[in-house]
Amino acid sequence: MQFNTPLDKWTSNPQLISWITENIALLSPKKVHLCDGSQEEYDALMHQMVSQGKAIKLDEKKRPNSFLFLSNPDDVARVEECTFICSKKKIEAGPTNNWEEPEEMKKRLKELFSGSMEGRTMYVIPFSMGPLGSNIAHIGVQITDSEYVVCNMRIMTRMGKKVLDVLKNDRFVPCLHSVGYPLKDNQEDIKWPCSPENRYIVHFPEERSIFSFGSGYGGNALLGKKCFALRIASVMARDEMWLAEHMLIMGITNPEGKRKYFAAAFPSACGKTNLAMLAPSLPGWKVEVVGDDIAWMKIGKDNTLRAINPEAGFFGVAPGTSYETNPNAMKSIEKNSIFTNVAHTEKEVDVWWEKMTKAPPSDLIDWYGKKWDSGSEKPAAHPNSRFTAPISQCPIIDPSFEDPEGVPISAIIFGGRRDGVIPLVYEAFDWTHGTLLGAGVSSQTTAAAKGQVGKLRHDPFAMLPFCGYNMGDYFAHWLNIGKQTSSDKLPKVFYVNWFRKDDAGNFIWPGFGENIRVLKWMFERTEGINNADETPIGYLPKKDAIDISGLKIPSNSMEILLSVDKKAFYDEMLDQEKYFEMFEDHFPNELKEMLSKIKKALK
Ligand code: GTP
Ligand code: SPV
Ligand code: MN
Repeated sequence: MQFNTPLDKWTSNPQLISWITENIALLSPKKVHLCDGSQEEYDALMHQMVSQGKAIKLDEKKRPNSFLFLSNPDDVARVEECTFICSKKKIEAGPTNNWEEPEEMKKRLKELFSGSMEGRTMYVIPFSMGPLGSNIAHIGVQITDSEYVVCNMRIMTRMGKKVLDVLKNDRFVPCLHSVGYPLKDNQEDIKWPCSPENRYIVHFPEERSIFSFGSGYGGNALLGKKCFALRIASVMARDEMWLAEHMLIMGITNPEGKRKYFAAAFPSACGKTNLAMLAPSLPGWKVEVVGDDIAWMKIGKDNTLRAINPEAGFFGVAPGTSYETNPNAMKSIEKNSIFTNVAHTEKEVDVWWEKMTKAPPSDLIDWYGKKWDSGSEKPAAHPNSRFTAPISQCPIIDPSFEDPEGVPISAIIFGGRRDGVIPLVYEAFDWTHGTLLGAGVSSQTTAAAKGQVGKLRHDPFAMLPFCGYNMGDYFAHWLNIGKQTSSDKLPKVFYVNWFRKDDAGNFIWPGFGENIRVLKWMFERTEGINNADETPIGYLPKKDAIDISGLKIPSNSMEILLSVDKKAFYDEMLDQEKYFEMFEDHFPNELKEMLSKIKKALK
């Protein structure tokens, strides 16, 4: 076998050497490339992909060192129906996950992976989730046959030789990935190799291993992200009394210079990246970003809940991102970025997507690679098109981004896309109620996952597709975490809804930078300021407690946004109660009691 560098010089970790050796035999690659994570390696892979027609280099002056990829139209988002949690017992995976008997699944995977890298290079990527060498970081190694994945992993994680120096002879999470498109007898490669008819995203929680076959896109293929940092990490977190969550982490500083940290869980494509980098419309307020998608949280030495972001990059939704709605994201992607499934201009060769500018440029090529005319019904960029960019390029990166102790969390926010019923903001009575708010998250579906868009579904803690074990036990774990410290040290819990609509179908709340007004109210609540009324569903802002100075909205908007229709909310609670039935005796009694109490108060 041809190696780019001798295996025994690259690592002496016996588990790693035997895992690589076994996989060479199984996958039958043409060559093996052990990644060092260097800029030279990245540049060479990009150069190779451009010359093969797999990538388009963007204009060097407009967007230095940046590239565009257009995927197979059948490989554009996470595939939840092909995602499995293969615990030994089905009950361990719970009613919300797909499950199959582990030995059966292993047999199937063996068949699929057998010879799947024929004619291709097998890349080996050591990566760290979390700051290198910190005691809360965890190391994984991904094998892949996708150069696109190697380059994305270099942005999204701390990756390369330096990780092996930290790993030494310790255990790592093995992550095996193949696009499932072997090249037999010198067959020619295609622009975006994948195998849409045979996709499997499989996790073995007891073994802490990951197998992904057939897709090259996003969370299906960048295995450090959803597969490791959420599905496998949630199991580790349960066993070790911490939390692995689908949450952004943001720093908020008030005009007096006091900084606090908030974490927020919204379902996929419901506003985490945008909230994490918000440009405040209120003078004197400052927001800084620690993370935009995943938080690992643990009770720290000072008894507060401490959060780190295990990632090193953004994999953000492109459509809707503009210098007006999210200037900090736009500045983060000015260079050294990868774009997938966005549109591009033919003359200048730069990227474009819906709402990036008021009017589209006249010479657009859409995400299919075809000329796009501005009258077209179809969007030029795919709704789940994304940018990959290093967090270090964000102009408002938080000074504690690399702090292995993590940042102390003062508030946890849940939310979703709801055109009615749910008010703009309310606060939980206590941690138990907060856990119920998380469990009760429901949201209209988005293009981040394959399937129908706009359908209301339950998505507890925004973790429905990402919890690696029985969701009922996960609720109980949250209650347990609340018992690990005193209630005054626990974050306050809030629920928000930026997406309430009027009768004409328009968003009532302006959102984006204006969300600082709601954050300001929460900030004050965490300071113990009495600016809320107790209601049956929780604490709601007192009249005029939300600062709308300088905001131009119709005079009755705030009233509508903060109104609670008791009958509608009662039905909401009934619906939740019905949904929770599937967890049977795994659903905690404490939450059942809290739900009954709220129902009674609403009656
Ligand atoms: P994932 O990366 O899939 O987990 O998504 P996310 O939760 O980070 O969502 P993101 O911030 O990328 O937002 C998704 C879409 O919602 C984008 O098109 C945004 O423009 C839009 N959006 C975000 N925040 C707001 C808001 O406050 N109001 C409105 N109306 N739209 C928003
Ligand atoms: C999500 O779907 O929540 C994402 C995108 O953040 S992906 O990485 O594809 O999971
Ligand atoms: Mn996400």
